[in-house]
Amino acid sequence: MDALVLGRPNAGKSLFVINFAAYLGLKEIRVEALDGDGTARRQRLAIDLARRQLVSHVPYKTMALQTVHIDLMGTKSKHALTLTDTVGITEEIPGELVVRRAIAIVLSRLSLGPMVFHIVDASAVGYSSIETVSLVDDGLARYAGSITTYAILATKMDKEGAKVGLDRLRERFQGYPIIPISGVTRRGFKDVKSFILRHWQ
Ligand SMILES: Nc1nc2c(ncn2[C@@H]2O[C@H](COP(=O)(O)OP(=O)(O)OP(=O)(O)O)[C@@H](O)[C@H]2O)c(=O)[nH]1
Ligand SMILES: [Mg+2]
Repeated sequence: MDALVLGRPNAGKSLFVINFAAYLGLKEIRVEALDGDGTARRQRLAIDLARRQLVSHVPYKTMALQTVHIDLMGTKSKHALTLTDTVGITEEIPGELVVRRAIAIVLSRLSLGPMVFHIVDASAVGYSSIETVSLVDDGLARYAGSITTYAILATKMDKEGAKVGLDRLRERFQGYPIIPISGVTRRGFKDVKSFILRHWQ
């Protein structure tokens, strides 16, 4: 089954994909990348190297559709899961053509995946009383949440302020599944695995 991993730039999408693959037992990941101009690339990366190469605090690190293949062990059998990491989506129209193309590709795929994981940085939600959930996160939840199997992964729960952010997300996105996780400590990964197996198609 295919799961699309979406969210704002810097939300924690790539770290989640890599560390979730590691949590499920992978020592290295096979990454199939499809750039905005249609160029396809394949590489095999050890988990440590993948973290170093694919994760960054600088936004728009991921510019391609990056698919990682994982064998997921259920109680009785093995399931072939693909997690597709994506470019971050913002309210603004980015200046660089390559980013706009990458975003267009992601938006065009929204209705295809049987499963969507919407990654939200809980530590950045409502950090002050003025800020609220971003328009992009609102839009993604409304659209993806209505057409596909969908869960919000409220990540960076290891960071200060994340608990308040999680409460705000739960208030705003009532009725949607919300799983608190941390890409660093792997908190919540067991719940993500259960969610996937429960909704396996
Ligand atoms: N403390 C903490 N930091 C995290 C967590 N997840 C990601 N980060 C950090 O947040 C930054 C962005 O992480 P990425 O996984 O690259 O985020 P992304 O959503 O893939 O970003 P783009 O590819 O730019 O859209 C990096 O510095 C990560 O180390 C988390 O759960 N906890
Ligand atoms: Mg990324």
